[in-house]
Amino acid sequence: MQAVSRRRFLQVSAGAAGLAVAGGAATQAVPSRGPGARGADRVRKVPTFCDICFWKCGAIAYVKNDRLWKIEGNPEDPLSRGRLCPRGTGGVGAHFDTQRLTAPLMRRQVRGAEEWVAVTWDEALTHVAAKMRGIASKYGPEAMALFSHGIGGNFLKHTLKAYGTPNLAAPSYAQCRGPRDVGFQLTFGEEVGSPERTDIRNARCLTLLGSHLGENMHNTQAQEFAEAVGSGASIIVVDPRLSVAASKAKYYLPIKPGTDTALLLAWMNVLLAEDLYDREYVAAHGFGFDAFAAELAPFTPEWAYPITSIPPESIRETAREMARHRPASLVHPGRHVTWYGNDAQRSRAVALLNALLGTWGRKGGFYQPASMSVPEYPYPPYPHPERGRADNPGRKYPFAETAITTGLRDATLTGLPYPVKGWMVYATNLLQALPGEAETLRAIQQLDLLVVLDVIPSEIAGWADVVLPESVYLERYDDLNVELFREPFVALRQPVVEAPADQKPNWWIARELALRLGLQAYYPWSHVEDYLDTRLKGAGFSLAELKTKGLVRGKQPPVFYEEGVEPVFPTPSGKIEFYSLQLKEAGFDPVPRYQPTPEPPAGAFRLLYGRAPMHSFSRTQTNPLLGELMSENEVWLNAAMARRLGLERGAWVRLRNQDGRQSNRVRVRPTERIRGDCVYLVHGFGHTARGLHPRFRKGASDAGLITRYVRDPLMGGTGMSVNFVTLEPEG
Ligand SMILES: Nc1nc2c(c(=O)[nH]1)N[C@H]1C(S)=C(S)[C@@H](COP(=O)(O)OP(=O)(O)OC[C@H]3O[C@@H](n4cnc5c(=O)[nH]c(N)nc54)[C@H](O)[C@@H]3O)O[C@H]1N2
Ligand SMILES: Nc1nc2c(c(=O)[nH]1)N[C@H]1C(S)=C(S)[C@@H](COP(=O)(O)OP(=O)(O)OC[C@H]3O[C@@H](n4cnc5c(=O)[nH]c(N)nc54)[C@H](O)[C@@H]3O)O[C@H]1N2
Ligand code: SF4
Ligand SMILES: [Mo]
Repeated sequence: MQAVSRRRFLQVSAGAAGLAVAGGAATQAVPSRGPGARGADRVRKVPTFCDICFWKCGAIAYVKNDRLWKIEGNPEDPLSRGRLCPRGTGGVGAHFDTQRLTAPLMRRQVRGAEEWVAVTWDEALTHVAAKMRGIASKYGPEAMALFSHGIGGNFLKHTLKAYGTPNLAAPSYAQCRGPRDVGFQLTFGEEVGSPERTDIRNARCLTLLGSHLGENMHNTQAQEFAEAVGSGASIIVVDPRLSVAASKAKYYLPIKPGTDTALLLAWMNVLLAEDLYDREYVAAHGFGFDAFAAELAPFTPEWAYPITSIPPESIRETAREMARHRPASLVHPGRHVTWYGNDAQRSRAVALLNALLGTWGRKGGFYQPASMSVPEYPYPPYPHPERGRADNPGRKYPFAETAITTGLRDATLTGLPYPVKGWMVYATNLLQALPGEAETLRAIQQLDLLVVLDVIPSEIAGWADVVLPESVYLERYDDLNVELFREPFVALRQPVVEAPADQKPNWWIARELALRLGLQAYYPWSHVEDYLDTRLKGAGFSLAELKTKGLVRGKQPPVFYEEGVEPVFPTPSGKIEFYSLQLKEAGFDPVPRYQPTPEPPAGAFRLLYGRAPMHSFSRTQTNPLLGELMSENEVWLNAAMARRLGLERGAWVRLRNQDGRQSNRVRVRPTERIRGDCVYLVHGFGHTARGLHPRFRKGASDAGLITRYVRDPLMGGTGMSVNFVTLEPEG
């Protein structure tokens, strides 16, 4: 942690004024059935959509005798198909979480110590608005940045665009799926999107690189994966760790971490050498195929073997298996792909392998998604910022079309290309989500204003000047879900129960802030219900209808070429770009090449990380239901290595990384299910925010150990699997 700091963590013990825990309030506002209650239970069903992660599954919440009871999937919803994942089911815990923030907090100097004081919403928002006006007049409105994650950020984005800043970023780009979307965009002219346009349920062969479906619980995908397995599809899993998905696989390839591009090139080499690719599809839609094929000639399975540790015969056999089932042979594009820094090119190799198999636009491959046409609210045009975004000066990362979180952090640190002096942070725990925690903390020291909107006292909230407590998703409206999917739909999130204390929804906060900034013109509506009804009426529906049904589905359009979808590739050539002139002109490899990543020194392990089915990132550990299911993480260590180190199951260790950074203590899980050159942690544990006392320091934080990262030269994503750790026995 930073030695000198003007922003220390939430001091819960000192001046407890600001941190009255919500438990008591919760019982008042949401009374349980009193001892005197008689007669039949009163049960109310409210359709809404989930927010424990960003998949937005349609759900039905049940309220029994005015108390939130349970949540189930909405059978009408195409995403959940009536079933939620374990996290979604545990979502009721978000409402009952005893560690919730209950009132706006402001940092005050009291006798030299820094303390939090609970204030009214009016005080908090008036203060934020005054600070924002100050920043705008001194540095220009571009000096405010918004970091947000999820649909709840929409109204704040609106307010900040109206205020005049272009600097709006989310970790779901440069720390998650950005490289994939750039790799696919460069190849097919379109992104994979979220929800991914993968037709997993119809795949006859499914290849997963990482993509640990079953631990990664994105509901639709996990369900379709189970269906594909159930119907006998061939599953090929490439992972240094025998994941849950790998345990269902016909072929499991325990690859050396960081070498997937070599495997992808070798697979493509086999498809070309053995003439197994989809010639017709390539001839009809491909651009630059001959140059591409020539580039691939040297990359034989024998070439890839010493790099990947996958024997040539396994590479050939799996390539043939993929080809046998094409075009219903999906090579999953992945989602969290910010691994080694050359990730957009690896994702492009995934895209090209799919192109050879003819899966784009085909059943069992990638469908062409659709969405309901719901007009935006007719707002006045936003002011045009004088300066462009600060995150990517000189377009150093030429293919980044979306703002780079870590680029905004750089601008804050350096004042270049211009100073960034205010951060508004909505539903993203930047200290767990961005690599290089020390850089984030240093950047925070440069700020005139840090406002955090959260539901619990998260790590990032601990550094804020103003903390604004939001109501949880079960207590509020949000914007409409009109995401692109296999079939079009529009879904509503609506309040199921009241917030237990003085928490407010994001739309209210965004609007009240705008009013205090003199931006009334951008809020012609006074309640979000007016906003929602206006948008829905524009599409021929109404809020009343959505409140009852939760969602409306549109007619199923054709989604595959074989159903009549016109193949369109919005690339410069109008075709699938096997050879990319765009990349060549920008000085990059027009056909992906393998670039080695440094290996762990002797005695050290590469730190890998991923998901557990019952947790979302660092956001569910205080949820009483989900926290019970898994209260801390373990470090996965190869069993032979554990023996060598004399570590038994359950032994406590601390991980120390190459820069001397040490983790909290964490238990060892010796297992045959991981290679000897890496260890594995579930992300999201090892909280250091004192406000989260029962979860404080439980387990180890992968984020804390990610002090090193490699930027993707195409788009600025941060490859984070480049840290090495040693294990130090504790006690
Ligand atoms: N339960 C749950 N589900 C979630 C989330 C959650 O928080 N909780 N978050 C959602 C989000 S936003 C995302 S982005 C996704 C993330 O989930 P994925 O996109 O599936 O993430 P990955 O990083 O691909 O998956 C981690 C796996 O990759 C393996 N791996 C590590 N390094 C390598 C390598 O070099 N090569 C190969 N082939 N494999 C490697 C690890 O061993 C691990 O099994 O999950 C989503 N689903
Ligand atoms: N080390 C490491 N870094 C990672 C990853 C990793 O696995 N390891 N994963 C990467 C990926 S794939 C992604 S997508 C990002 C995700 O990164 P984030 O989106 O930042 O995810 P969390 O860290 O869970 O932060 C969510 C924050 O939102 C708060 N929150 C929850 N519900 C609400 C709400 O209703 N309203 C408000 N206002 N706040 C709420 C939570 O309390 C928490 O503080 O992280 C990336 N960074
Ligand atoms: S995948 Fe699970 S947590 Fe995410 S929205 Fe769906 S039910 Fe909720
Ligand atoms: Mo993600």
